[in-house]
Amino acid sequence: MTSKTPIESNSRTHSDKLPDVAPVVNAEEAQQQAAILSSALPFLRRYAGDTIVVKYGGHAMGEGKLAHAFGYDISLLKLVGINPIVVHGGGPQISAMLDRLKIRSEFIDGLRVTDKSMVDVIEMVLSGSVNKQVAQLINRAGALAVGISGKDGGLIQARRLTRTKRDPDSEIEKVIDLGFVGQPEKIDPRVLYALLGAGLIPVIAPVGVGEDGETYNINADTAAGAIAGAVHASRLLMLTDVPGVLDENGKLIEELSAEEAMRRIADGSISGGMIPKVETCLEAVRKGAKAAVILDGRVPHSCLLELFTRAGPGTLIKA
Ligand code: X2W
Repeated sequence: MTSKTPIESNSRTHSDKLPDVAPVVNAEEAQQQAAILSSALPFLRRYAGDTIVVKYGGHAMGEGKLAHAFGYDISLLKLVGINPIVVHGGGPQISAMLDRLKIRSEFIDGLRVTDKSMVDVIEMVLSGSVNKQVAQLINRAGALAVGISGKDGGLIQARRLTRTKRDPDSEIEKVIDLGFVGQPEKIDPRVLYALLGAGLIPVIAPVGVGEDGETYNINADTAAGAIAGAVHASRLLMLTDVPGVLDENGKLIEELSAEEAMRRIADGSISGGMIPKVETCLEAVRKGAKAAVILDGRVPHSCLLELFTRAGPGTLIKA
C-alpha cells in the first residue's frame, strides 16, 4: 500500500486503485450495495474500537478464493475501526514439510509429538513461511499486517505440556512425553498493543518461548484462546472445518453458556475434536474474552457474517 497523507486519503475525486478491484454494477445493484452497507451500521457501532482475535487455519487457509476473501475481511474490519488480531495454524503445511524431509509425525490427542529436530522445522514453516503468507493476504487487501511469532516481544511464554494416560491393564497413570509441545503460561500483550496502537494488524505464529529460551510448538487454537483472554477480546472467532457445535440430532447449537458446554462435554454430546475447541473457548472466556464463536471457515466471509449480520453462522460460547 502506498502511504497517503490524511488529505489524500479523504480525496474522492481521483481515480485511485479502487475502481480496478470494485465490481462494475448497475444502478439497482448499487442501491442494494448501499442498503447492505447501511444495515451493517448497528453492528459497526457495536464493535467499534473492539479487539477481535481470529484463529485462522484448516481448510480456509489452503484454498485460494477463501484465503483471498479472508484477507479482504480482516482488512475491512481494520478499516471500519475494529482491531483484529490473527493467530494462524499450519498443521497441513508442517506435515507436508516433514514428509519432504522424511520425518514422521505422530499425534497424541490431536497434538504433534515434537522432538528437537522437528521443532526447528516447525518454527521455520510457521514463523517463516505461513506467517508471511497470511500477513501478505491482508496486506494485499489494503490494510497493514505485521507477522510475528509468539516468541517476539515475549508474547507467549510457554512451559512443556505433559499429558497423562491411565494404562487400562495396570490402572497406573503414565506420563506421556510430547517433547517440545508447549502450553501458554503467560501472555505478555505489550507487543500487540504497540502494533495495534500504530494502526497495524498483528499476525501471530503459534510458537512460544520457554524459561530457558527453548522454542515450543503450540497448538494454534490454544494460542488463540490464550491471546484472546489476555487482551480481553470482545470476540474470539475460531474458524474451523465444521459449521459449529452440533446437538444430538446434528443440528447447530447457536449459543452455549459455559455451564451447558461443560455439561455437554461431561455427558458426551460434545465429543472428539470438538472437545479441545470448546475447552479453549471456555478458557478464553474465563480469562477475559467476552465471548467466543466456533464457526465454519469454509463459508466465504464467515467473519463478516458473524460480526455484521444477524445470521451469525456459528456457535457462540459465553460465560
Ligand atoms: C500444531 C501447530 C499448528 C496448528 C502442529 O504441529 O500441527 C501441535 O500440534 P492447525 O492448522 O490449526 O491445526 N501444534 C502441538 O495447530 O495448526
